[in-house]
Formats: sequence, structure tokens, C-alpha cells
Amino acid sequence: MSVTSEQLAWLIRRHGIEMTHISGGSHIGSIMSVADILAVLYAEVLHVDPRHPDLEDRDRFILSKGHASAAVYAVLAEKGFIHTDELLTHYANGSRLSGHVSKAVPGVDFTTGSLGHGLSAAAGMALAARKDHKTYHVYTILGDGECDEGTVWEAALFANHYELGGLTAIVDHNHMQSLDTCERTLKLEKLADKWRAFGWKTIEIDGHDHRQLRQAFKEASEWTEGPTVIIADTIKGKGVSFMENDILWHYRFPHDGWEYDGAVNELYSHKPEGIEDPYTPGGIPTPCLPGEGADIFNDHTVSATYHPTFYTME
Ligand SMILES: Cc1ncc(C[n+]2csc(CCOP(=O)(O)OP(=O)(O)O)c2C)c(N)n1
Ligand SMILES: [Mg+2]
Repeated sequence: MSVTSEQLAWLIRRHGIEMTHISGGSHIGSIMSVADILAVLYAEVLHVDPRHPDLEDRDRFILSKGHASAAVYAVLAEKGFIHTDELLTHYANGSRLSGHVSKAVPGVDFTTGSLGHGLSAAAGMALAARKDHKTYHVYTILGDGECDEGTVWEAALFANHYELGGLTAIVDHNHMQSLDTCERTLKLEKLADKWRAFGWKTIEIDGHDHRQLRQAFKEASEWTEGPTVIIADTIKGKGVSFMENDILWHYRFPHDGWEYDGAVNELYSHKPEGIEDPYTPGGIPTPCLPGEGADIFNDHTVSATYHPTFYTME
């Protein structure tokens, strides 16, 4: 049964909560932020086949912000590239589902994690497609903090120079990076103007609106004169209100107690029709209330610097 993009986005978020909870892994905010972009790509845009993950004519996809690996593993599992049971091995010793995206996993085209390299690789693939007289399209998702890397702009120059119409970059523009906002770390604005100045067709959308994502991907595939960038305005932690726009959740995982219970039940309350929660069918009947279980205020794994009171965006 194939799922809709809305169902897929929900499942990516639900797997992400479970995977980071079980593994004690990081980057749940980054996973929630990118879920809708990935869901529309995999549900409606990418020409890929789970039975033949290395098919020569497949579209290529690179998650350049490789720290959100759980989201890619989740979408690959839901599309049948790997078994969903394997998802809970994320971050475990010996698991191929490493903390950053690994090419050891069927369906992954490029290993990432060191920021700033995905666009270069994607541009090379798009040039190779042209030289090989292939029509596949290459997609890559970058973080906005990642755009601080000089290599991103070298690749942007390259892709424009070679008029790589087969290349689409998406910037997950959640206005935050690992320790603070982009604005306070290194100003990016006006981001769209910068890409335009580098010669890219530039589309600005709401990165959680599937209709706008769909339309943007259509426009990008129809534009053959050069590369396209979709600047997708997003919310870090999208889908769980206490994680949204709070830098704490870049590194923190949902701990036992109210953090996990609250995240699961809030997601459950927005579950689309036609799919089941794979881990807690029906939600958690008697959830811990805020303050029960792990306590951010007294948890010594959390530096006071990242305390939500200090770092919650208006
Ligand atoms: C070259 C490099 N430097 C630093 C890091 C550490 N790091 C991991 S995630 C991150 C922030 C990324 O922010 P952004 O690109 O905005 O992604 P988001 O998590 O907001 O989606 C940093 C600095 C890294 N992975 N690679
Ligand atoms: Mg960011």
C-alpha cells in the first residue's frame, strides 16, 4: 500500500521520535524540520525503486545535512528499501544505520555528516548525467546553518557555470543551527537574493505545506536552463510544540517520562487517517505530565546554556 505524502511525513516524525528515544541520539529538531520535504520527495517526486536501489537511471538524492539521518532511514523503510524493524538499531554498535547518513544503507546515494559537501557531490552527479546522456534528476537538501560553509558557494558557482538544469537544491530554512539562531551565528539574509546572484532559479515556499512543495518541485523539474534552489521556510522541531523553535532539541533526545510521552501523544493527536502508530497504537493512555520523568531543569546532561528559557525564539 502506498502512503500519501501527509501520512509519510507523520510516519517520519513518529519513527524519528522513537529512534532518538531508544538510541539516545541527537538531532530530533532537525528530523522534524525536514520531514515534509522528504515526504513529498519520496511520495511523489523521486523516480526510485526499492527493488533496484542502484538502478542506473534512478533519480539521485543526497541529504547534505546528514545529521538528520533518522529521517532518511525512516523514509527508506516506509518505501521498502529496508525493514522498519531495523530502524531501532539506529546508532547501535555494528548497525549500518549510523548517526549520520551512510551509503551502506540501500537507497542512500552519498554518505554525509560533515556539512558542506552534499551540493558539490550533487552537482558532480548532475554533470555526469548530462555527459552520459541520462535524464535523471539530482536533489539535495541542505541546512541553512550549513550554508555558512564556503564549499556550498563554490558548488553553487559550479552548477551555474555548467547550467545544470538537472539539479535541485532545497534549503531547510529553519533559521537555527546547532547552538543558536543563524542570525546570531552568521547572518545569511537575504538568502534568496544570494542564490539569485549566483544565477540559480530561486523559489521561496513554506516547507511544511505539501501543496507548495509539490508545485515547487514541478517548477524545478520544468526549468532546464540551470539549477534551481527551493528555499523552504521551516520550523525546527515541527510537530511537537515544546520542541518547536527551541535550540535545546538540536542535541537533546526525548527522555523517558513526560518528554517521550508528551511528544508521542501530541503527534498522535495529529495522526492522519489510514495509518497506525507503529510503536504505541492508540497513543499512551496514562502519560507522564510535564515534570515527571526526565526533568530538563535538573538534568545535568543539559547545560544551562541550552535551557529553553534562554533560547526560545519569539
Ligand atoms: C563541517 C561540519 N562542521 C560542524 C558540524 C557539526 N554540526 C552538526 S549539525 C550542525 C548545525 C547544522 O545546522 P543546519 O545546517 O541549520 O541544520 P538543522 O539542524 O538546523 O536542520 C553542526 C554545526 C558538522 N556536522 N560538520
Ligand atoms: Mg537550520
